Amino acid sequence: MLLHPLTGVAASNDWFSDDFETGTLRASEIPAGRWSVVGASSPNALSNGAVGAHRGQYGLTVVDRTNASTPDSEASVSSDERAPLSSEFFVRAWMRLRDVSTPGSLVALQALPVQVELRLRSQSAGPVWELAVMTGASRTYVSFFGSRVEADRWHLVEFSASGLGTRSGEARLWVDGVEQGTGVSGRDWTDPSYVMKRVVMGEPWADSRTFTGTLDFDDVRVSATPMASRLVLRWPVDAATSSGCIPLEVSLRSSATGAPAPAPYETEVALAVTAGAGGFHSDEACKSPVPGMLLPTGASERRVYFRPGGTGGTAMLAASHPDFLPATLEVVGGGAPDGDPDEDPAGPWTTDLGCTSAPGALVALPLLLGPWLRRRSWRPGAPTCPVE
Ligand SMILES: [Ca+2]
Ligand SMILES: [Ca+2]
Repeated sequence: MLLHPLTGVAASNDWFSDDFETGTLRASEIPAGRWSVVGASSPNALSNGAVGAHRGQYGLTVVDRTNASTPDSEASVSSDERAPLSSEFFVRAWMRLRDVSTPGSLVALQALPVQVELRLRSQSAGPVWELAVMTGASRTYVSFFGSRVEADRWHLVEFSASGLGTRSGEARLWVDGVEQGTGVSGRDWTDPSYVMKRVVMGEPWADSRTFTGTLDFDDVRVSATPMASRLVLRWPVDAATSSGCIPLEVSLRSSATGAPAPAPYETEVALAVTAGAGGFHSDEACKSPVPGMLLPTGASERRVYFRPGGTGGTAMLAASHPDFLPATLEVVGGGAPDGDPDEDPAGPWTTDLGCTSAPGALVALPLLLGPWLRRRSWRPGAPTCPVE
């Protein structure tokens, strides 16, 4: 049996997305970029290039070189106005802060005209994440803080706004899958300006303009529904209790709800055994080894099978993809199925039923996959997935 999706396949419904792989920024360039306004005031600079890539070849890099308190020191890209999202919206991007020579607060990502803003707020102990929103017809700012922004590493930053057009506006922030601060709620968003039409990214605004340093961005997406944030590996609830071939569910889930969320594009998930022994298979008899699995665009879950190896004990399984937070799952067993799994069912192999995804941990890609592949015969025609 081949890999089979557990949910229906639908087209990606992102309202806006850019992985920067066109190598361009402006919609007028060839190939067309995704942004209608690209602006940087010299000596600040903004570019699509390899240095800003988190996934793929290219990402957006913003370099702020001036700490002068002069106006127009910004550098940002802005999307065209689109059909407004008027009930709720979700925004996400991978971001990295580096080469800071002068600390300072800045706005890094804006949803307009509602004006929900992700900021890096300078504090004595270093910058922290901040989400700011407007409230009421007078449009006054309210904000809350998150964790410290660690320099020189990528963070998956996500925020949402719901209750647009109502008096119960709510905004939430997640960093590396972990919800930050208290959020804001009960905001008066009845004014017609509280809708999402445009996204701006880079350094569109800074109060003091003292900040000098570099910001990288990649895989920015905006959607009307919760987006995929993390991979989850778990034992399907309807699966048999023990077998030499253990069914596992690989899914993409959102930070906002924990519910399955659609793959925004065809997603090659790498699977690895990071401790212990065993291998992944595409079929429930564990006859067709695979190094990973493919989630088609719009799919959120697929089943894969794990056959424990070695002399029993514990195996640590990992699922990874550079655009999503990784997942791990511990499988604890008492026996080793060395023969045909059909004839030699293993002992009481179990899983912990949940996932132990390490928030933000950018796990090293499969270290043990190579040795495992050398021990197993490769079956032509089996679903494959290149290890990135
Ligand atoms: Ca990219
Ligand atoms: Ca500056």
